[in-house]
Amino acid sequence: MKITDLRIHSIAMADPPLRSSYGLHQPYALRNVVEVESEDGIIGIAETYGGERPREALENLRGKIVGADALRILGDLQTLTHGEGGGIERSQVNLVPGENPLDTSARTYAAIETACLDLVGQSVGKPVCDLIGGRVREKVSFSAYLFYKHGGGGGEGDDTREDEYGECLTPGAIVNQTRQMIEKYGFESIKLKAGVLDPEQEVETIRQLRQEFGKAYPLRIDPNSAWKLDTSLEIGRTLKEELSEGGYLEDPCAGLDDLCTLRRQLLAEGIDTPNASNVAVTSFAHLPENVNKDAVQVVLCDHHYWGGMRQVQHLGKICQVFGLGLSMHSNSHLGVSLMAMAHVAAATPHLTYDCDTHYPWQSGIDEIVEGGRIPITNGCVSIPEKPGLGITLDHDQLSRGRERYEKCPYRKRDDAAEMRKYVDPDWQRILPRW
Ligand code: GKR
Ligand code: MG
Repeated sequence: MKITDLRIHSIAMADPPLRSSYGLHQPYALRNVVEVESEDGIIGIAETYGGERPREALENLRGKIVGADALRILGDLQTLTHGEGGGIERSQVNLVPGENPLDTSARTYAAIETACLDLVGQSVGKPVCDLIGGRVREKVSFSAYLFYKHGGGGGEGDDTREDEYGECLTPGAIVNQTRQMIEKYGFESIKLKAGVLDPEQEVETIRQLRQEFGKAYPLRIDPNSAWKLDTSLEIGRTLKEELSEGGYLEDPCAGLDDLCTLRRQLLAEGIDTPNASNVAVTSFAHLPENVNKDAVQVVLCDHHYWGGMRQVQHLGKICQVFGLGLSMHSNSHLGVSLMAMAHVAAATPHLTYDCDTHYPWQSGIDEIVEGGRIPITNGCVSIPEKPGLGITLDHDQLSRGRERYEKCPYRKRDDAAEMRKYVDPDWQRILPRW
């Protein structure tokens, strides 16, 4: 399983104008796709953060990867999983996910690990989830991930995508978006990306969702730290019923201290809605303080920046020991990432919530997996009985993605710039805003 070649493909895919407290999604999202080829011609693949910096970080390891054994290299590069250090100050509150310089090596390792595990899985004829310890579930469940959005389906000029959901900037429009998404994919839980409209409107959106879909659909709300502690408290009280039974408050306010105060105060009032986070707890270094403070009760894992699949499994075990829940974070991605997410989720016993995925927001026109879009049925992705990740790259589609990338005028995600361009020329990301 000697690696003889490493190929990195920088691609762009259409992305609709989705809103969050980071700003507005640009018409194209960027990804890097990694291929590692072995001396016997087997190719392992991975998908990771896009643009130049992630590509450079991968390029910098070329000398170590090419010529190495696909399994031994994962041990040799192990220290990368720690990231660049930085301990507790590694919070991602002020950074677009995937851009914290202190996580560069953990993110780079994750991409190499996924590609190598895919290669090894194919070499021994076993699916990745079985290779990393064995699946505990055959299907991985995901939640409907709702966004306030402007009109448009992503892409530009004669490369625009169909706008399946239309403009969604009111509670009623989000209810319609949810209905469409549930009809199409069968999701059984719902996450609202908030931090966009006034909190009263976002509260009203959650209320209407509960009214429409009932208790059977657990609800989560994620304003990406846009609320003050007092606002978070108020919303925790107001949405006591709606966020109960399988729901959570995801990053309502920033930082372990405020999340800890929020939790204590809500508990004192008899409200047991957990705090979840993908920005206050983003590395193992955050866990001791988090456990001491009981600030975040549900950690959102993501193999792309937690240092890979096996680190996510370790995280799962730690969460189990300390009584924390585990959910999964997502960023805009294609089918290679979706399958990697599904494999790690299948082999992580203590995964206690449906995972997030942006996948419904991407179009088949941009998919780089042979055979097109990965099916999500009854809210679940099934693990295929195929070796490795169970997918291969469609090289024509990959070339189209590369062409789109070449035409794309930017090389990193900048939701704030997009917001200034199309919505408000003076827009700044203010945290907390409300
Ligand atoms: O796609 O705008 C977005 C999301 O806000 C994303 O960037 C976040 O990383 O999905 C993420 C989250 O749960 O915070
Ligand atoms: Mg989040």
